[in-house]
Amino acid sequence: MRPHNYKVSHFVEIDSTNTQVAVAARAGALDGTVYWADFQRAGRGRLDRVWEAPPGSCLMASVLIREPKLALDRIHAITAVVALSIVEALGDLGIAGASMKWPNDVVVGENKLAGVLAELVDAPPHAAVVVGFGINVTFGGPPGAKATSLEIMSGRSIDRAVLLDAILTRVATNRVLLRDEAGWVTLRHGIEAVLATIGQDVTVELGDEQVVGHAVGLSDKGYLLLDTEQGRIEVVTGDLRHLRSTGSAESGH
Ligand code: BT5
Repeated sequence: MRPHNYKVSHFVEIDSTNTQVAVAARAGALDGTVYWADFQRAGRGRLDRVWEAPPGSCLMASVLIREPKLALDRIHAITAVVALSIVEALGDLGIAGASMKWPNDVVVGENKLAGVLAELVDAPPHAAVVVGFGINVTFGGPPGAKATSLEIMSGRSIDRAVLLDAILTRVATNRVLLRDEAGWVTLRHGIEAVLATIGQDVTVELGDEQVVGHAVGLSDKGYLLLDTEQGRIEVVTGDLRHLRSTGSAESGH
């Protein structure tokens, strides 16, 4: 059962659930406001990329998170909280095999099942985070993308509303872990346990720069630790590709 403090609205069509929850946040919407849509005219990924899916084929939702007391250097982890919650919710529904790809994907093997987009919004009285996710239910992804769907991976047809409830339930529990040190340690270990990136050779695009390294885990702050030729570094953000041991690229973003 979904925790009661969510206020969920469904749209047949919208420009972007992230955009509209941000508008609502600026107008004073409460923590736990959730919009989900059958179709987005202007679905967004990170860095001005597009998130696309035909009507009804993908669970596309955004949640407003108001955590005014959260340390600034922990806000970034809301992305991972939601990605972890998606993996766990799928497990709750009996769907195994999904894992996380740092920083914001849920994958099956090397194929993208879901993406998460968290955005900081100036939403008085405090800053708030709008965190959106798209999970392919029957859509196998746009042409050229290395992607998959729940139908392809599990052979099952999943009800999007049931999946949304399962994710919101997990988010409600996991976000609380961000608030204190003991919870944060538990959360980091939970993320590491489903993070397929760990143990892989990867390249990370940091603006114009490309860093190659071996992913060994998460830092105290929840950033990715890479062993590189220059030593161990902490990667705060960037596009990441998993590499085969042969060195050929296995997946894009
Ligand atoms: C993401 O960005 O993966 C974040 C996606 C967040 C989408 C949700 S839907 C609800 C909410 N409202 C929004 O407007 N957005 C959020 P990024 O890591 O930048 O990946 C984007 C890339 O994923 C694109 O450039 C495509 O290559 C690929 N892509 C687009 N649609 C896809 C799909 N349905 N399945 C798999 N890959 C897709």
